[in-house]
Parts: sequence; C-alpha cells; structure tokens
Amino acid sequence: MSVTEQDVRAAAPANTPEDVLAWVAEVAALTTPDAIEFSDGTQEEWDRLTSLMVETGVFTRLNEEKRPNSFLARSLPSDVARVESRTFICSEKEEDAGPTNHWADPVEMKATLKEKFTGCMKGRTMYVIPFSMGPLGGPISQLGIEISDSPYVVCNMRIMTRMGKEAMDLIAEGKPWVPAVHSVGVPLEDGQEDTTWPCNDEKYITHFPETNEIWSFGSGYGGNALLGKKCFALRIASTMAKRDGWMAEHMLILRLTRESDGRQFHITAAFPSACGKTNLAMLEPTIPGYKVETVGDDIAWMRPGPDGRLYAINPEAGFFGVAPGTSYSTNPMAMETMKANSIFTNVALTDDGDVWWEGIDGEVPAHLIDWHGNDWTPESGEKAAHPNSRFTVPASQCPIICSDWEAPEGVAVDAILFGGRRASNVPLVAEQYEPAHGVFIGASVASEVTAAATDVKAGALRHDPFAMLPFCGYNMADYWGHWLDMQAKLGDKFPKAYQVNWFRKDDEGNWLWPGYGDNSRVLDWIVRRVAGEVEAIDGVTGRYPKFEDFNLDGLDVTEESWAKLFHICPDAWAAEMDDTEEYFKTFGDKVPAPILEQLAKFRERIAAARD
Ligand code: OXD
Ligand code: MN
Repeated sequence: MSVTEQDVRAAAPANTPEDVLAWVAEVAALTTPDAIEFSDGTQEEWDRLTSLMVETGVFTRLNEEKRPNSFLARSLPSDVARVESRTFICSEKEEDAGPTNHWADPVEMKATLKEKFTGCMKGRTMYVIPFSMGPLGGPISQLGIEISDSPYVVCNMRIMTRMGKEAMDLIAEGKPWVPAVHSVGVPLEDGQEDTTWPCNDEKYITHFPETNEIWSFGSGYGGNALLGKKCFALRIASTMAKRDGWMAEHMLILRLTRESDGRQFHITAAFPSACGKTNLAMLEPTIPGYKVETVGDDIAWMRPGPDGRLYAINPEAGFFGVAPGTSYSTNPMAMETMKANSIFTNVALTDDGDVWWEGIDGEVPAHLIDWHGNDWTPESGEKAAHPNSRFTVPASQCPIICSDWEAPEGVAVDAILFGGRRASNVPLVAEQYEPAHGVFIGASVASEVTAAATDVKAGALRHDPFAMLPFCGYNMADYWGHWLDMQAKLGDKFPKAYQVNWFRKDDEGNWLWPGYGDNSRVLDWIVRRVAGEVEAIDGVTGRYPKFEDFNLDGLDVTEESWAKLFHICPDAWAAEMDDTEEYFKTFGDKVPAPILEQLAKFRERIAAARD
C-alpha cells in the first residue's frame, strides 16, 4: 500500500501549510513510497535512523570510545562523487544555462523525470526534510524542503543544515521555500531485499532556475543527494542572487584577528573542489600575532549590508570535507571536529573500529577493511580509502569555530581570494589592479582537476572560473557581469581580489611553498595591504609583495626561491592568454567588455615583460 494524501496529513506536523501538504502528496502519488515521515531534526530521530541503518548494514557503528556516535558508510564504486555529466540546468532558454552547463529543455526534462520518478520509492520510506540554509530566520538565509527516500540523506542533512521542526515553523509562517526531490532510484518489489547502497546507473541531477526547483535521481552521494549544498546553496541560489542583487559563491569564510590591535579581518576564498578550502578555513598560523577562526569551509552567501559593505554568511551547518590527506599535521582542527557525532563515507575501517585514510597520522596499519568492504594490507597495492572519501561533521564541533559563525547578518568581507592548483606560472600571491581585474582573475582561473567529480580526468588543467564551473546555475558570462554590477554598486567598499597559489613546483617537481599553516604569511601580507600598511610592486599578473615586507621568519625561503615563486614566463603567459581568449570565445558576445579590456591590458603587461 502506498502513501495516500490522508497518510501525508496524518504524518505532517500540525502547522504544515497547505501548499507543502499538496506538494508532498503530489510527490507521494508519483513516487508511491510505502511509508512517510516528516523529519523533526531531533536526537531521537538521529538515534532511530542511525540504528536502523546499522541494522540494515548501511552504516557501521564506529568504536564508541574512539569515535562516539559516529558511523561509516560505503557507497558503490559507481556512486562516489558528483556527476557533472549528469547535472542539468533546465532554464527556458539554452543561452541562460550557457556553454559550461549541460542544458535540458525544462518541459522535456520534466517528462523524463516524471517517467523516472514514477513508482521509484516503492518499498521505501519517504522522508520530508524541512531545512534552513543559513541561521534560522536570518535575513540572508533561505528555506527548503527536501523529499528523499534515503535515511543516509536525512542524517547527513541533519549535520549539514538546520533541519527539522524550527525550519518547518518558519515555512509555516509563510516564508518562501525551495522544493527539492531526491530518490536513489531503486524501487523495491514486494519481498525484495535492499542493498547497503542503493543507486541507479542512470543519474539526473536537475535544476529549474526559473521555478527554483531541484529534482535528483539515481545517486545517494554527497552533492548529488544532499540537495541543500551544491544544488540549492550554489546552483539555485546563484540564480536567485543574480535576480535579487546578492551573491552565492563557492567560498570559505575565515576571520583573522590581529592580536597587536585586535583588528578583525574577514577573508573569503574560492578554490576548486578538493583544493584545500577546509584546510585554509581552519588554518593554524605559523607566524605569531594572529588568530584564525572558521566561519565556513565551502559556500558563502554575500549581501550588501546597511553600511554598504559586503556581508557573508555560511549557509551550511556542517563540513563535508575530503578525508584523504587530512591529519593532525595538515589540519588539526578538522581532526578535532570529527572526534564524535560524525558520518564517514568511503574511508577505511581499522581493526579496532575506527577510521583510516591515506595521509592520516601514524603508521599504516597492517590490516584494514577498505572502502569496498574488503580486507586490505599495505601490500594490496590499492588505496584503502577512496580519494574522494568524506567526513560529515557538525561545524559547531570545530574548536576554532568563529563566535559569529551564526550571526544572521554575517561578517563584513575585507578581501576575496581566488586560487587553484597550479604547478607553474601562477605566483604565490597577486593583488588586483582594479575591480574589473579582480573579476578577470576570477574568470580566468584554471586548475588541476581533483577527485571531487567522477567524470573529469584528474590532473588535467581545466578552466574553473571563480571555482564555480560545476556550480553556476546560469550563463557563466552573465555571472561575471553580475560580479561587475555588484562591484559597481558597492564602489570602493567592494573587497579587493587576490590570486593565490600554494601549489607551485620547481623544475624538479619540488614544492616551492610549504603551504598549510604557512599560508598565514600570505594572509598577513593581504591584511596589511587591506589596512594600507604596506606597498606592493606592479607585476605582470597583479601587484606583488616586496620581499622585505613579507614575513618569512623561520622559513627556509631564500631570495632566490622567492624569485622562483614569483617568476613569470612571458611565453607561458602569452600561451595561457591565447587559451583564455579561446575559452572566452565559447561564451560568444556575452563576455562583458571590461573582461576583454582586462585581457588586452594583461597582454600589454606580458609584452612589456618581454622587452
Ligand atoms: C564539495 C565539492 O564537495 O566542491 O564541496 O565537490
Ligand atoms: Mn565545494
């Protein structure tokens, strides 16, 4: 027996508005689940669902002493990351999705989805998950309701968003909300046993920007299934932001407090997926005199405040971070954050019931259960944890979470960083010449591809403007135009942009910069620039620090290796700009004129460097 409208009404909290009831009943009639639950976000619900998943084998409970209230899930090898090739923007006009998105006609896609979702929840429970992106009731926050047939999604959403009763109460007050429907796409016939990671080989991650709808089919993993994150907080929110004059960005947010005068600086930074945003957000400065506090590690929503400055909130409530490479030496604060109440996906399991991954502290264990669920030894020759394995952890558990991380009005942004993984060409740090140059820097970012998506070749260099390539819900060139508009609106109150690159190597392939906590040295220079305390030298890609102004105390960076960090090869840059021009051409006449002017100015600087 599948769920009826009466069942929906009976399961819903008493204050559920009629429009929500009607929508849930409609989705239930289409997907025919066996049961329905409205998520309330309570501890009781978490305990019940995590125990259920332990019983069904979806979750392995980790050692209660080592990792209390924490669980391990293993996905199928076919469902380990976002699938960009199956991610669609279904705007009415194809040009509004632009060349960087997969576009699908909304009417045709709705027809396809109708077919895929028909009966797709049979044998399963439908969970109705009200959630808030951003502090409950905050002026920059937004509400949503995700319907999902995955209890794994419910538990992850409880960590990643403000989920449950309080969000429903706000919806009941009549606040707007975004509808998001998710199914793993595996109906169960009567008596058919479920698997521990149901998913469908055919996947559709679809967005309807004109109606703010999200429909996701076939995957249970991360950004494909936790619809508040990439689907809502970036793809749909970026289109809302363009319409309403704000910004939804793939950026971390941190607070840097300078102890000498107590001045606080807030920095946001856009790096492509799996390029160390979590590490920078939780950085432990190696230089004295600064304290870092984390506001967010992945997404920033920014709006002009009453004083004309740009204010940022982290719309998420948790971190969904890449596990491999995370350790007490690379990110002690992340390690502390995940000590309890955490979900791990596709990491390895130790013999004493704890988690393990490549790059974690200590000796490599002699025996593990790998992410496939098989015995593993160091001789196995394969990675024990998947390169995109993740931890889902409550942000509130981060020891350096900023006291204002839930401030509804956000924090005032002082500087914006753009980075990527670049072994050559891109200097350690460069400041924009002028606002349009800042947008040009963001627009021309290219980075070595990581494991965060399944269907792009790791290691290759790809253009990833503003680290938004997979996340911009509309035409990327119009998005650059929106940035220029926001800059024009805020004038000199709009934060300056800086291009950074921690990943430069010498000709022998050695890292030129230690990175991690030493990136505080770069932040130190940036905030002194913001405060107008140091000068910069005009260079090819932007304005650079003077060697003598930059704090290198205790580091083995000589004037010679410093020169290598800032070395510019005009030929390489000329070639890169030819490539960038070709890339810009794919957007036709949508590329804003100021961006093309910046390209021309950059070429002049390259030519001058040749003389
Ligand atoms: C993420 C990503 O999971 O960018 O944050 O892929
Ligand atoms: Mn991300």
